[in-house]
Amino acid sequence: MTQPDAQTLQRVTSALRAQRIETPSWAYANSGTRFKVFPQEGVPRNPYEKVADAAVVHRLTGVAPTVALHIPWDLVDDYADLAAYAGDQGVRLGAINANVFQDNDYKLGSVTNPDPGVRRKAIDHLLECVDIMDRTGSRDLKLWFSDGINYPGQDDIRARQDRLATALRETYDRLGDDQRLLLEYKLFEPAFYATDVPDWGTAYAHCLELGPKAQVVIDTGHHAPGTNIEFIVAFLLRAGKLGAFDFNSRFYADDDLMVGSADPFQLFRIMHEIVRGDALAPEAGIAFMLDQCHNIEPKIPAIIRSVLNVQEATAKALLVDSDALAAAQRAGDVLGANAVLMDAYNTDVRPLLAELRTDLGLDPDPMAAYARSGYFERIRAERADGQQAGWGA
Ligand code: LRH
Ligand code: MN
Repeated sequence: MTQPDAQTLQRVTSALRAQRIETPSWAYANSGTRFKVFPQEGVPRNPYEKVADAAVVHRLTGVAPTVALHIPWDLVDDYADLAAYAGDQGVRLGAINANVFQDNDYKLGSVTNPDPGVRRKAIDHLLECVDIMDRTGSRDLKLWFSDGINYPGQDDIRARQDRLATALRETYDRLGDDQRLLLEYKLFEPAFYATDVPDWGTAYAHCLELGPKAQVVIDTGHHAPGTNIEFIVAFLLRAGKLGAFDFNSRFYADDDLMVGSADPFQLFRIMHEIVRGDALAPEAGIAFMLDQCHNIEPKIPAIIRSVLNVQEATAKALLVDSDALAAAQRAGDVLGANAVLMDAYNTDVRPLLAELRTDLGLDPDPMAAYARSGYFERIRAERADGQQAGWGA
């Protein structure tokens, strides 16, 4: 692999400088599995402390200036005040995640529930989340529905799609001009027979029906094993319907592990389609978000490591010699084309990223910088009392 020339390095570093990764408030709080949620020292006790931790990740990486909220996990009296506090910390409030999956009334579904009263309650929550966006200045309403059924015949699959479409339409029509609705799909869990938004095709069809302000979210942990996620990325990008990612990684199901930890090559292939689709820059409108749960590992370092993993996959994707690749593809040179991609993937981009951080006035090694910062020791002492925040499952 020839060393990238100066022009390539310039192109790659300026794209990496502009990269923006959104971190999730809930990843800083306690989370776990249905078997156990392990508390950790220093965990935030409220959304302000979650925002403060997200700000540390941005200060150390330089590329994580927004934090996604989850309602009601991040319920506060004054969202404008929380947004102002975030600003003081050097970050902004990002996507607003609705939650219609934890209320007892939603046992048989939220917006798809057979009971019109329950559907009304769920839609009202979605509309309340748009009200919150008006106060936080957030662009994106992110919708994931746990809705589904566990046994054949439990409910009418088609009727549930009608109910879903009705709820999405009412919510879509409430959006402001600069606001978007991001629809997330998931193959299964908590429903184990049929999920109402199980795959990208269903999400894509509903977003097409809704209009230009409706886009699809790809959560990298929400597919059947063996799914070619970069194909979905290429397809939705081509259709102009890819709105966001929930990045994480998994060995088996929705494991919500650190992105790039289970399959860094898959993350590279995904970012290759993003770069090939000219969709990396913030202006392209794709929200690159993390959606992870750090059940046993220290949370802030896990998020920093995840941001670095996305940067590394992105740097490798930006190093793909697209002219050589196109030439090999045109020539039907199967191995040659594959080799061009593998050359980029097998490039150690850590020195390039360390140099970029130094140029940005940051420590070249954010993980070491965090360990030396004393921030953990400070929050461990400050947050020793009070109720740690969690996902209330
Ligand atoms: C569902 C999901 C969704 C969030 C939740 C925390 O599995 O991916 O994006 O609301 O995790
Ligand atoms: Mn998700």
